[in-house]
Amino acid sequence: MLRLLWKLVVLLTIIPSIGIQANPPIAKKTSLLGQLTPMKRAAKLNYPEFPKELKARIEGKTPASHPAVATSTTKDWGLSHIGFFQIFNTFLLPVKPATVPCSAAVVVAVVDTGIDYTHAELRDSVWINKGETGSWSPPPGMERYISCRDKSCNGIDDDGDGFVDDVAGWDFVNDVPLAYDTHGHGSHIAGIIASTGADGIGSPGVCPGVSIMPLKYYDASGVGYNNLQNTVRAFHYAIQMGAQIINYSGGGTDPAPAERLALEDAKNHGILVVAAAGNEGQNNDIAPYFPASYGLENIISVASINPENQLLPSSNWGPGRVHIAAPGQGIVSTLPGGQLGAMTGTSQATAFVTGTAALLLSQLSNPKDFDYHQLKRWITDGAKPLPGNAKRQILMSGVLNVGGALEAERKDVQRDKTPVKLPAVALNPGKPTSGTSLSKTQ
Ligand SMILES: [Ca+2]
Ligand SMILES: [Ca+2]
Repeated sequence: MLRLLWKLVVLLTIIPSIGIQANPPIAKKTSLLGQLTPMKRAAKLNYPEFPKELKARIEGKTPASHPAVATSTTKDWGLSHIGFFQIFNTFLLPVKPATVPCSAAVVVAVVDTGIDYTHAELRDSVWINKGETGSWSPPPGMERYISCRDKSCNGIDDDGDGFVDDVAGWDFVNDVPLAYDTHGHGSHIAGIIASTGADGIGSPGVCPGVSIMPLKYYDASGVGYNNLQNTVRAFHYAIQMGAQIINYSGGGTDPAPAERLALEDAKNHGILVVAAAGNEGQNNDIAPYFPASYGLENIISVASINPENQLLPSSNWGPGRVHIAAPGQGIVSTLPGGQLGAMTGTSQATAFVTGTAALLLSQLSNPKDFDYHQLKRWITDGAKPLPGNAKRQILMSGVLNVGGALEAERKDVQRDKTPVKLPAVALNPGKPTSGTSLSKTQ
């Protein structure tokens, strides 16, 4: 009885107004998991119009043109660490020989801060919702007042999915179609997955040419509860619109039933969810981190390592709930405003796993015939040992290895195509950066 009274006193202290809850019952603080290293940040940007190249794709005038992947120059150590360059000439079955190894038919939802869809290294990988493309004419008599002549800008939900003009994703923070990234995190994640690195300054992503669905949930100035609600809405959108992989480089220490239900729904749709293990330096088996720790079969949880294969001190771990490790220290990737820069955290490690999953799907003649079961198994079976893991049991498997995952896939899948060899590429594995930005003009 005394305990009950004490609880009541505590409750009244927290909630001054009896009967009125100050906050919703589940106020999960979601946070991003990639820490910006010192660098020149992009100036505050207003949401720009789509670039003309993307606009032409939206209007159905041109297909995406993918420049060749610049594998000869890279400033990043992550790709070489996961064996990316060894896959050329050995495993890879390029969808478009000598250009990009990944298929635009494979859709990866990046639930994050949006992306810079104007960035030269990202814009060709932006997912296009075909239901909101194509020519459109204003009603008779309205032509002179309405300049829009395309479904993407007519203010009508042409495909009836509940979102008006969602031609290239959705900004759930502001509830607008343009999911532009004014933060930097989402563009960095998208670049690790799919940057073309085409101009030789930046690094290619693991899977250039895959379709990135930008879904913006995170508002740095917003409260955690809103970020959580936006996360859940973004998950439902990704499921509804046919994403096969979801990258979630964020999270929090409190579970949320709505989030779990959304991810169960993703599981029922065969979607692989790649989630950051968290940057608390904790054992997730004891102190879980969500959504990585929900324990759903379709979630693969990712820790971060440095070039010496050591887990970063900030990285969470746990043999029960953390599956694999990937590079996460000083990773160079794309930033808004045509820039490049380095970030550190399990966010970045997560994106390497997502890119690998997209690459695996791209190698299949019928990607839609495969789901998270196979993807997760190929990725974990293909992992390389993490030194010390056998003794200390810090992860379920080991370190991400693209070749290992492709080999595991090849053992499973009888291909109906003859592998095509890419031209030889000059390998120049990068070194970890000091975290300085690499600005470039475009
Ligand atoms: Ca729509
Ligand atoms: Ca429309």
